[in-house]
Amino acid sequence: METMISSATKQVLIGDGHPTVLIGERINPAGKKKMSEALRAGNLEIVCQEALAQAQVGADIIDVCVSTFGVDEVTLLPQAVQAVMETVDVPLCIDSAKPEALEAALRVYNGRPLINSVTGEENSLARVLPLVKKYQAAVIGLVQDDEGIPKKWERRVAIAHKIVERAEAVGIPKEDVIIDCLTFAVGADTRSGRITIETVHRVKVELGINVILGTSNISFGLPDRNVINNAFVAIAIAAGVNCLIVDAAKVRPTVLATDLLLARDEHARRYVEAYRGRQKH
Ligand code: THG
Repeated sequence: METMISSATKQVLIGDGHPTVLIGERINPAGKKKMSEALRAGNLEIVCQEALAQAQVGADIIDVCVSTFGVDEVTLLPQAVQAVMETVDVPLCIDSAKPEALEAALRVYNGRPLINSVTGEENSLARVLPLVKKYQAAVIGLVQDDEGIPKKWERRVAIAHKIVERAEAVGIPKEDVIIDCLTFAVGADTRSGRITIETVHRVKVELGINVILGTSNISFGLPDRNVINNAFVAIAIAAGVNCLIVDAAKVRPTVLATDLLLARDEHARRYVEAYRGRQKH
């Protein structure tokens, strides 16, 4: 089970036989006042700086999200995707809840992108899956539906099945669907980490497809967030997560160590290479 994502010049393979793939999350105006203001002004300089910084610290793919109050995503998302493509050579993850914005960005993208995202909601399935098919992309499927985000892992797994069935019905193979099991703050519900991890485990057993998590939410509202995020990343990888949406600079050392410990780093090559890189500075 292998998902291939590409830029014009680089290919990234996602799957159990490969090291954990890091998607840099920093091009996202959520909680970032300066980036939001720049985006409202149509200024993409910060976006390009963040793209370069993330590629330099080892992000394998870069997520591009420009969704914030006062921004027309249909106009700005393709511009941001174009600007990031001119700045870095890694593949991109095109992130919007608006199908029109996704399509505008897909039209300019050079390569095979990851689309973030489709959900189990009827409206989302009906509008996003045809775009995935038309542009031969891969897609992240969020385990939420018209009734919201289930608390129980059984319901989340059922939504994962539904997304895969509906994708296959329009001719998208299941290796091109990556299921996001969704992460919520343990500060609000101490069982939420367990529910997410159980969902990962069940999706891997029942569907055998690739799984992704954005892990930063796990620590929301608690002190020393980085410790919690890194611990959760290690647990998630051990449970079978193939791909993470994260701040690559903050979690890459833990990801490399975890991949090494789980035999996903032949001859410790990646770990040692990253260590050498750090020593130089
Ligand atoms: N799954 C999928 N997509 C996702 C998520 C996911 N996209 C959005 C999010 N989760 C991942 N991206 C972010 C982006 C920013 C932050 C967290 C996750 C974040 N921002 C700081 C804040 O809000 O405090 C801003 C501070 C800063 O660094 O400047 O934490 O789960 N498929």
